[in-house]
Amino acid sequence: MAAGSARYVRYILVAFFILAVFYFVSNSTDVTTPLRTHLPGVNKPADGGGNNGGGSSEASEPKPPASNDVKAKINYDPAQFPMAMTPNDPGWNDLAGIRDGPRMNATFVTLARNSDVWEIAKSIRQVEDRFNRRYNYDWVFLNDKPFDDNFKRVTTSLVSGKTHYGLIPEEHWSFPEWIDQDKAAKVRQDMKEAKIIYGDSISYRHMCRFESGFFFRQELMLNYEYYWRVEPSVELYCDVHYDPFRVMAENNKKYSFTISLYEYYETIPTLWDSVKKFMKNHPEHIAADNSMGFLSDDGGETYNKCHFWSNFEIGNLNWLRSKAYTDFFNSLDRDGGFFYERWGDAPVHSIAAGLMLPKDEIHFFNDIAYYHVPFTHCPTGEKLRTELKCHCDPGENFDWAGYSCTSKYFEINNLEKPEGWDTEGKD
Ligand SMILES: Nc1nc2c(ncn2[C@@H]2O[C@H](COP(=O)(O)OP(=O)(O)OP(=O)(O)O)[C@@H](O)[C@H]2O)c(=O)[nH]1
Ligand SMILES: *[C@@H]1O[C@H](CO)[C@@H](O)[C@H](O)[C@H]1NC(C)=O
Ligand SMILES: [Mg+2]
Repeated sequence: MAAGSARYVRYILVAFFILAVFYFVSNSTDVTTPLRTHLPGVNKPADGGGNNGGGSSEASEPKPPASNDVKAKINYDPAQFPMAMTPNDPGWNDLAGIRDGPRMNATFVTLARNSDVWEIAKSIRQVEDRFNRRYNYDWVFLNDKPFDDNFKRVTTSLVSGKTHYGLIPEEHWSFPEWIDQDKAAKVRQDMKEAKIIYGDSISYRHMCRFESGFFFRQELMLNYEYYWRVEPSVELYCDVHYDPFRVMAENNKKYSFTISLYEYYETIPTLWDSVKKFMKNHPEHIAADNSMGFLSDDGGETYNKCHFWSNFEIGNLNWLRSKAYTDFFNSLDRDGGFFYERWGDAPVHSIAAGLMLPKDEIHFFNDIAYYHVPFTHCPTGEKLRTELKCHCDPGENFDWAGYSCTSKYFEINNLEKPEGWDTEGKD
């Protein structure tokens, strides 16, 4: 009995201590950074020019354009075209007909095979129903083989904007000459035996390398500044009331995500070594206020494997076409890990964004509910889900689960987790 009550006293003391620490930590972040549950500055007129791209106050030595020099061009006054961001804003429920107001220089983009036609048809239908029927953005389809008439007919019938079909040039979908074919073949055999998913696939590697370094340089993509990547068999579970491309442009966002998680280590054992080499050779490309804390738990010594899941992305193509990103991709490509390992485009894009963009140029689209097998992003908060007419099961939400990195993203950005994060969703 006495031992029992001593234990209770100890529990109470420990609990008090934890609460005190928590109070201290949450208060100190409150003071330094205003917590934001929604987009900062959406209603304030965006800077129309490209004048303050650099942002930081470094010495004015001429140097290659840094990633953040690529500033979105906005040639309208956002205040003239108010965009409802929350249910309290006028026009929120205006989901009928074609939206008036500006359109961004943007397109959807899909890499697919002819055999993916019915799976991409499903994805397109949801994107159109939930968003694009009111905006009519274009859609670019890319393939390493020519698209057949059936693929073109079905997809064109479903997309409300213009459709374009591109054939990927051979040099963007093949082994670079510096790759040792025997070494690459041996790796595929080993990975097959180790039962690593897609471990023995050549086409999967071409796909990952293409998405890492070439999709944004395809001739058709040069016509646009923003892209939204859509894969076959994905789902959009909630209405998208506002134009995410406008959110990107007006807030100078370069990269965005809905789901983040830890990468499968066997596919990227030397990726971080390659990244460190790049950082050493190109310190000029590393952003001062970067997201290293999202990628590494020891200040950059090792990679914690966190990445944004790139099968959903809304991003700025000019950033991917910048010298910073190109230098990054070329450096990694030379090291050969797309073939000697099985580097995915998700960690490649994520590490690039995390190191070369200022933190506040990466955006989490909580409002865009998304599924790609096997993970779901279903927005936290019942009120929000009702307002967005979501059809996802909140119990499936992956955001706050142990294998998600989204908590880490919230922490390094001093964001407050939405109410319900600890009661809804997956553990
Ligand atoms: N044209 C073409 N597209 C491909 C090829 N392999 C994959 N893709 C596309 O590249 C994207 C990613 O491929 P997925 O097979 O979905 O890879 P994943 O998302 O890692 O794995 P899943 O769980 O199978 O979806 C999808 O849009 C595919 O349609 C290919 O050999 N040729
Ligand atoms: C759209 O962006 C591309 C790439 O930056 C540019 O070349 C093109 O002129 C832009 N189009 C319009 C209509 O602004
Ligand atoms: Mg996929």
